[in-house]
Amino acid sequence: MQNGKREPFNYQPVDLAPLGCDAAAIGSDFKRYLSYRLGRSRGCAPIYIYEALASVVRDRLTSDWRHTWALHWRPGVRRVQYMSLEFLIGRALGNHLLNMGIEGETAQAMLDFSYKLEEVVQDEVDAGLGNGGLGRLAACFMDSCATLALPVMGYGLRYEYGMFRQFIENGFQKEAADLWLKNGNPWEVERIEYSQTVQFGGYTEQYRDEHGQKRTRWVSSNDVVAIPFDMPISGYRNHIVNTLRLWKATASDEFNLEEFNAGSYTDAVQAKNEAEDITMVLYPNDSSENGKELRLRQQYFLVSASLKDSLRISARHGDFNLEQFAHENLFQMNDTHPAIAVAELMRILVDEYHVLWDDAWRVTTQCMAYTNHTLLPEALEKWSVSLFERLLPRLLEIIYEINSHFLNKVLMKWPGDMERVKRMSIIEEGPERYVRMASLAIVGSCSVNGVAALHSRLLREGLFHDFYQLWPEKFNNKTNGVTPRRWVAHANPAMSALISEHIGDGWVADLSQISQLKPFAGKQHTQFHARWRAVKLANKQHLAALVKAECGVDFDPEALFDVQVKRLHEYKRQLLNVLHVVALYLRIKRGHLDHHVNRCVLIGGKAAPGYYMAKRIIKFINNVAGVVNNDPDIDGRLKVAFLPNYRVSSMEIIAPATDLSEQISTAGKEASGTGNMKFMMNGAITIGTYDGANIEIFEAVGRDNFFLFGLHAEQVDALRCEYRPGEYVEQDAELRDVLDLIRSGHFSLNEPGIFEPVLDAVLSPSDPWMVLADFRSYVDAQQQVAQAWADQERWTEMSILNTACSGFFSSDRTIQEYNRDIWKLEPVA
Ligand code: 26Q
Repeated sequence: MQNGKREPFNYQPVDLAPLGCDAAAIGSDFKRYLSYRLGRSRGCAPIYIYEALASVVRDRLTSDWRHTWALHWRPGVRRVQYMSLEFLIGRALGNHLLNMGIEGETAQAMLDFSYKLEEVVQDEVDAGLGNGGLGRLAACFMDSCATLALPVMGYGLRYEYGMFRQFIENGFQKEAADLWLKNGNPWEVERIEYSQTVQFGGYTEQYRDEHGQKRTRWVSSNDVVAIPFDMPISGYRNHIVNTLRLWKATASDEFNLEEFNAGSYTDAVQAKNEAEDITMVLYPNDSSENGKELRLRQQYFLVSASLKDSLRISARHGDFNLEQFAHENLFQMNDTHPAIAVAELMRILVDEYHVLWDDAWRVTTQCMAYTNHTLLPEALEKWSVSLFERLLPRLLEIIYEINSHFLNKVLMKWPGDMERVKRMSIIEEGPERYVRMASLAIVGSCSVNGVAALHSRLLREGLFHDFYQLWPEKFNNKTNGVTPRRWVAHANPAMSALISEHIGDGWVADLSQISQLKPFAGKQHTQFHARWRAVKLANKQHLAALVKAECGVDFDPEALFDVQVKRLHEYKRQLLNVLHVVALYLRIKRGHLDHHVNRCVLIGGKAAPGYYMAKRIIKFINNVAGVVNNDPDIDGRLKVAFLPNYRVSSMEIIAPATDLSEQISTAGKEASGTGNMKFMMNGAITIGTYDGANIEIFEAVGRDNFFLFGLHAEQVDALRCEYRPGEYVEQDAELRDVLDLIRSGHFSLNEPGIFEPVLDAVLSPSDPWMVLADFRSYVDAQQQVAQAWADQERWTEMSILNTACSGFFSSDRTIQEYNRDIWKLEPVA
């Protein structure tokens, strides 16, 4: 009970009659929503048709949703809270219809009003509350948890502005705000009654409690109210609907001009705005944004509101039981972004529930688990101590105390080893002192995992080696996965139908069954092969239409579709891809056409707005595309397009239409990759380095069904100190010609010198991404791709095998491993 307010709870069994799901019931509800609720009629803007239908569908989730909720909150049920600053969920309508199994009925209902369901679902805007892999992983995990009936709740932020919209002007990336809530969000339910208050600023003071105990309290803080908005997460055909709870920041109700001590009305209003700014915008993954105060506010806001929410529920019967709380809760932290949770849980337990420090610490470390998503040292989060002190004074004190206990432990194990203490300390010493969030997360967690086998090994051997030596038992691997519901069943209905016709439809909820497809890869299955190719061709026609509409470029669906879509980053080496394009261009120009196959190269992805080199690479791709596509000598043998505003819903069209999946990061740099898995499931073949989850894909399909190239992680590291890109240029005439052509200004006729920075980067001995080191190996692997493509039967066999071997990469498998090793949840009935 807080502020004497009554806590609203309803644990009665839910007794809501499910609504009818036949076409007639759906149709009549649709009509009612459209006419009465929205006040629109048939010829209205498509967005209202979507909104009315989404409302109809949400109503049909409600009884299952409330029922699932009641199951989760029975006493004794152990739950997981997945805490993430990002949930990149994309569109929901089509996904819910698939999960509920009412696509046919709904399509019929819409047809009765002369609407096409496929078109209506496309009028939903993507919920773009994430940057890329990490955010999309959280969304796939939510899907799998619901499908596996696990009591897992997602906690995140309800950003007003999601990932920016990208558009291209004269080849350059431009950004526009993503006002995704502009037309409302029919899925969310605001639950003001579960609001929480989050403190910022102020200072701490000591006092004696009623028993004379010395305690600390955090006073004179500026409080911000967190209002939860719940989104339903449906499981696949199991009547489970889990919850994604997203917090919105608002100024406190009793927002009081005097209390803010602002002195003037306008200052007070500004303070109010500052409160509401917290959930205004998703931060792009941009190193130039590191250390921003607002980001730390976001992190603490999410963590504090979510932990208080969990504790509220644990203490709902009036008495808080520490051991029961420990038994009933686990918090999985998606990277270090919510790692302040370690300190916040300590603060709440010690300061508010008056738990002894050692007991609080035992419970905290038992309840927290941390997933790491990057090996790049520059991506490790740290916050200046001075910022912490000003914004979260009590949390800094707690972090100091955690650190002091921890460093004692280090010194017990390694007496006198001050170098080690320095490396491991949660506080980085120096002219400016910092709080290292990864250290805090590791020290405060029972589990630390990487996201692919190689990545987890490199964490143990490199970045986190000291911690691994101290606590080997904490470290584990959980290779990522993606949900086959969205990425195959929903995105690729034609291929799904073909698969189900041959092996049944059990694979949708149990992707290990997809291996039953293996026998059909044999070339004797000419019928199956022909149909597999026909499906791919139709999907490619669909993508070609999108590319035509968005880029004005003609893709021939008969050509090889060679695709790289992901965030723009130097380590992902989109540049290597373009260098290959230029090499092909030169070959065609010179009439070297043996082994040539017609190719359409598609590249898409957003660059962080402050990332100069990534933006210049986008410009380079666009300029190369302009030259290649318009050169009459090329004559359709090679096409290049940059697809603007790549997002979840674009991938739903791209993955089913891709022949060749580009996964070409510098080895040791891509923690896992998950796009690679979506492509594989849809029958694309990977050209890739020995990096991240590529390695596991390679092992699953075998060397004959994967185009492997490039240095291995160890070789990359060994080469680093003696890397001389000039030598590759000297030894490789084709590479020389490629670089010369770029330098000549062939791709920048009216923009002299604009690609000099790009050339300088790859020619620098300190190029961290070693683009030129892998050029020859990459181009040769691409030649093998062309040869394989020329034999369409062989290619089809490889394609089927890729799908058939993709069972391991279901996020259901990943979540089962999290559950087996870390979460230990029972599925709810
Ligand atoms: C940091 C500071 C300030 C603002 C933003 C950020 C920030 C935001 C997002 C830092 C990193 C991210 C996202 C990282 C990410 O997506 N990593 C990817 O995670 C995937 C899922 O595990 C892996 O498959 C990819 O390999 C990894 O790059």
